[in-house]
Amino acid sequence: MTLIASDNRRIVIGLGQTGLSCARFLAREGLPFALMDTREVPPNLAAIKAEFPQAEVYCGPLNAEVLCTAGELLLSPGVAKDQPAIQQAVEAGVKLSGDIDLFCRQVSAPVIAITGSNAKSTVTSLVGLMAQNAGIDTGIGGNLGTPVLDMLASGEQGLYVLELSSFQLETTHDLRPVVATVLNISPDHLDRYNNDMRLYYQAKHRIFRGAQQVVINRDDALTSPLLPEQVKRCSFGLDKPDLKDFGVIEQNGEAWLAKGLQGLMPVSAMKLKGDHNVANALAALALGDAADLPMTVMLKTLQTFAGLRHRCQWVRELDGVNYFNDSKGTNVGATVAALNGLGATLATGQKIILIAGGQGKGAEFGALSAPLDTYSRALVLMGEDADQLAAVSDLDKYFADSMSAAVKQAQALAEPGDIVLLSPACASFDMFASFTARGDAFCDAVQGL
Ligand code: UMA
Ligand code: ADP
Repeated sequence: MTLIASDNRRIVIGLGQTGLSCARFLAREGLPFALMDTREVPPNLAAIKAEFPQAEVYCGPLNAEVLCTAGELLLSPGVAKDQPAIQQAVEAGVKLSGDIDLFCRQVSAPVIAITGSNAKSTVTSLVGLMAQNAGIDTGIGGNLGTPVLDMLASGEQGLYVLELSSFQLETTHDLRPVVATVLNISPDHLDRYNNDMRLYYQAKHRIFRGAQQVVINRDDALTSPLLPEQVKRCSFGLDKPDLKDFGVIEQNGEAWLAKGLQGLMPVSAMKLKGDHNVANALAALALGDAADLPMTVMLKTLQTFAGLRHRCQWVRELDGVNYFNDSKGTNVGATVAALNGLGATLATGQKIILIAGGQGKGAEFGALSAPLDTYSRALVLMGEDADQLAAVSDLDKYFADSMSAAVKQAQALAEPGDIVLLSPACASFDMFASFTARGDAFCDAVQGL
């Protein structure tokens, strides 16, 4: 085979949701491209070949010689960019981008860009809903689920609210958002970052490149960017805010969400519960305010937004025990927040039975031991890294080889007033197709008790 290098040729790497959205976009634009996937037989291969008959398709280990024939590689987030074949192409002058760059080159509407280790989906959905409730034609997508380029299939909208993962940010150069935030930083995905938190942090902070305004979490110094003074900043945090920042003040003996000295709404009027969600609401208000969304509409949205499925979602009460599905708790920080948030609602003597485990992604689980000691009665563990989790706590531990066995075990351990919480602190892929499949399995098992 003779391979001819061309600046016009793009190679889409990865045939998952992102790769397909790139291919569909390039096909719509009439631009030439080839497709590649590191798996010998990626899912839906036959259907993909049928949809893009004009594209060459390469499967199996990445081939540097083929990659070097392209002007630009469009890399999917699930494929690590430090693979030798990709690095060889980059060194040969091939541009490395992703779907977010393609999207940004195409749209002129403002983009609100949101990343963080946790709370991305909640805050992205909240800000998106605030904008829609304000009557703005708003696209909400990214890591949340709808690939950004799919949002362009029916024309450009008035505003985009994007959830961006560190993997997506690694290949993003041209974002230039109207406002950007890193909501919080705690260890996650360290298996992809050579166990080096600095690399993970650097990937997250790429979100600030070219941002007109930034929103910072006062309670997490790692969220503050190194940017020139003239870039407009606003912060959120659970303490009393400075003028123009967002925080919590006491008014008539009650906690209120506030902007500077001005009380906006009592915390108790929010539908979302728990301190971590107060922080999320303040972040959403700060982002929306920076994008000129009307305050009254934003506050009304906070009074009705009940949260997303699989995030500390109440499932059922049975025999005085409440069951919560926090399957999206895929890292230690999220599970700590769930234990502290739900633990604070318990009366003396009531406890949490935690169901956890899965793929730990190279994480240290030590930060779980304090909230477990305070709030938990026992641990039910499952999945690849169950033994590592078991080592962090002196509580009674039980091992389960399926979700239904785990739920039955937790039911047997729970006393009236207790909470059974699925918050795995791990990815799901060793036992389930996704965190949603894991959460659904939990809900089904709970409903079946
Ligand atoms: N894969 C290969 N070889 C390939 C391509 C993919 O082995 O050549 C594997 C990956 O290792 C991964 C899976 O296939 O296990 C999917 O990878 P992908 O890059 O094709 O993923 P997409 O289907 O495009 O979905 C991605 C995001 N997935 C990842 O980043 C792994 C989705 O976020 C996102 O919703 C979607 O794009 C649309 O933007 C999911 C996720 O788990 C929810 N994100 C991580 C997280 O939130 O923690 C970052
Ligand atoms: P992400 O998209 O970043 O994964 P989600 O909104 O889906 O964020 O929430 C993921 C997990 O993080 C859930 O388990 C949720 O309970 C927890 N969580 C939500 N907000 C926070 C926060 N501010 N700090 C820590 N954990 C949080």
